[in-house]
Amino acid sequence: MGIASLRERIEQGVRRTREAWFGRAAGLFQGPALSAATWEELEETLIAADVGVATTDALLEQARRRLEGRREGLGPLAALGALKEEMVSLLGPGDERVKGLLEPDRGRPGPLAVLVMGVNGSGKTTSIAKLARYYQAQGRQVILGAADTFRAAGIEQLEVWGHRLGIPVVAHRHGGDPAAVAFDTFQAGKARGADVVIIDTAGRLHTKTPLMEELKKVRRVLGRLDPEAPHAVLLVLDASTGQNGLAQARAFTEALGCHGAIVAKLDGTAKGGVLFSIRRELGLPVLFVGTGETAEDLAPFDAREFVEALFEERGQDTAQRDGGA
Ligand SMILES: Nc1nc2c(ncn2[C@@H]2O[C@H](COP(=O)(O)OP(=O)(O)O)[C@@H](O)[C@H]2O)c(=O)[nH]1
Ligand SMILES: [Mg+2]
Repeated sequence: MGIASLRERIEQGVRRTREAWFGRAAGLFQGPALSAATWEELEETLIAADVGVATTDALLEQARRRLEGRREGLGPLAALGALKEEMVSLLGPGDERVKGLLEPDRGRPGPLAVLVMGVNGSGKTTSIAKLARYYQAQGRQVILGAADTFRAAGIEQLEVWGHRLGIPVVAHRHGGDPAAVAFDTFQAGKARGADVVIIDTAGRLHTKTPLMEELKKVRRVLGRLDPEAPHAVLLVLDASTGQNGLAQARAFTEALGCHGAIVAKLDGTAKGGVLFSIRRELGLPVLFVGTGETAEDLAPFDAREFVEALFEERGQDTAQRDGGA
């Protein structure tokens, strides 16, 4: 994927959030000086964009501290620059290691096993199709596992995607054991020399069957086939649930320990500020963002592209990257 199309996709993903909030925040930096009232307005705007109260305070506090040591003082442009730098450094670091977990060439035999979790409707199955497409575009052989056996429609939906993309799907009956599906998927991947297996899971909460126990069993079973599997555990979050989605997400991170997040439906919401909380409060690096409903609508996450696109609409022609603005 070229840089222009990555930029376009992120652009498409953040449009609503920018139009509703961050574009307005950028406007606050256009006056001659930044008053206390302006900082307050900025704070309110970030909170309204679902950045979260604690995360907003931390970002503004650190941006101010960053400015204190500078001779050019508190001019609005320096302040905007400082805020952007804080945002990039909040979102950016630590994700290289996690991105490495998604790399199929590990110098070991057997497929890379990616386990995908998240509440119902968050966008798991769609994101799995996109991820499969992403690997397929790199010439990788992928197999999908339909371990969301709780809903018959869940299995069918993955099969439809598999059919569309020409990617095999391992599935059992509706109501079958998800761990058995994961087992068979990994075995099929091994037998057919696949590079990656991606396993879909159930996301019902508040039912009698304990979901977290079921997911732990899926993990254990994969671990028996390869002590390092699942190599990557990804949590799918629906961006449009904003701050409200964080509590549910925490149930997964606490019970299962996830490596990173895919933030789906960024295109459909003005709550894109939630990415900062996902990083700071859930401790999850964002690896991909979903920017639409087709298999192509997935952008590998880039902190700087994201932050720049939040504040300002940029055409794809501004091809040179802003070197540490
Ligand atoms: N606009 C938009 N819709 C999405 C995105 N990801 C998923 N969806 C839609 O969200 C709905 C739920 O997705 P699904 O993958 O079935 O969620 P699951 O229950 O977690 O497997 C579907 O209608 C998808 O088309 C996205 O990035 N953008
Ligand atoms: Mg699903």
